[in-house]
Amino acid sequence: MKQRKSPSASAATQEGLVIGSFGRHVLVEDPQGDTRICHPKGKRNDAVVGDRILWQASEDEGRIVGIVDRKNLLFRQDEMRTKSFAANLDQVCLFLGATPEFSERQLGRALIACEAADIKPTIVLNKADLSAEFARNWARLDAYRAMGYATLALSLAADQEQGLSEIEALIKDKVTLILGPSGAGKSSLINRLLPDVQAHTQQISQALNSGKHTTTSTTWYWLDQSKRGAIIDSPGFQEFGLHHIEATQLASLMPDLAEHTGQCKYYNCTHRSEPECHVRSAVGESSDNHQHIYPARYQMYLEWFEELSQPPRY
Ligand SMILES: Nc1nc2c(ncn2[C@@H]2O[C@H](COP(=O)(O)OP(=O)(O)OP(=O)(O)O)[C@@H](O)[C@H]2O)c(=O)[nH]1
Ligand SMILES: [Mg+2]
Ligand SMILES: [Zn+2]
Repeated sequence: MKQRKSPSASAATQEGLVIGSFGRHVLVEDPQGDTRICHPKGKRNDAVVGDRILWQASEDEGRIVGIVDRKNLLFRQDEMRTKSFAANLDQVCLFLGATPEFSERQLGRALIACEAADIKPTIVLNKADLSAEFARNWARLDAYRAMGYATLALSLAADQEQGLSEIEALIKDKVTLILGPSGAGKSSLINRLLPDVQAHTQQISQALNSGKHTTTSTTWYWLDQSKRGAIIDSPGFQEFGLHHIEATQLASLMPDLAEHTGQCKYYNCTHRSEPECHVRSAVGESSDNHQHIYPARYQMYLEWFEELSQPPRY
């Protein structure tokens, strides 16, 4: 019998890193640094930026045949769908701007998602050059500093730059996701740190978005040739669903509440109406008590507890 050639070597399974995500397909970088578009085998694409995947070449594109086990995965769960941000992160920069006014609910929810995924967040407040708006919003972060989160002041305004060396030290040799609402300056930071990628970013957003520069897809950028560190740009979020979290888990994911949960009378206290609840007794404005819980934060806890206790509507 005539020997048939086995399927060509190009069908061999190779490893690659997902550096871009566009709906159903992803952009993958192979160990040689070449990139190609890869598609999922089935209808759904589960691979996200930061994933190491196994793929097989099919013509000049590729088919995803597996995802290597992840160290972590940051995602939000809205009522109808899961939205993954990125995988295998070392840290998250929660990026806010002095304008537009940031929502504390959004910030609080994003922090909970980071805690649930066990990823360290740093809160960055950008646009320090807008001094009045900045001062007011910097003060809004007092509560978050008190509960142990690091905050960093930044300005990317050409004539008033501030905080860039701190950011550079923070992200050096790490994989960092830049996450935050639209207009905070996430892409501006990337363009400032990596001037070479600027044209690329604008090209993509112009093609997809008729000239607007709002980011529509998540993209991985190596910080330098050594390829030890990377910074990931992501589209601004509006909703931040926490449906993947149990109501009874919430307090442990909010550091200001978690501080007190161990001292409640009942081990399964939900901190809403039980007697001798240490969380409720810590709620107050008093500034001499460093361990107090801001009333607004406790109010958010009650709202979120209620929301996550509802049976799913789908
Ligand atoms: N005054 C001031 N404006 C800034 C600063 N950084 C960014 N901006 C401006 O803020 C606007 C939004 O910046 P982007 O970088 O597109 O914001 P983004 O967070 O990437 O927004 P999305 O892609 O929509 O999520 C732009 O007009 C920037 O020029 C800053 O430090 N100071
Ligand atoms: Mg952007
Ligand atoms: Zn309690």
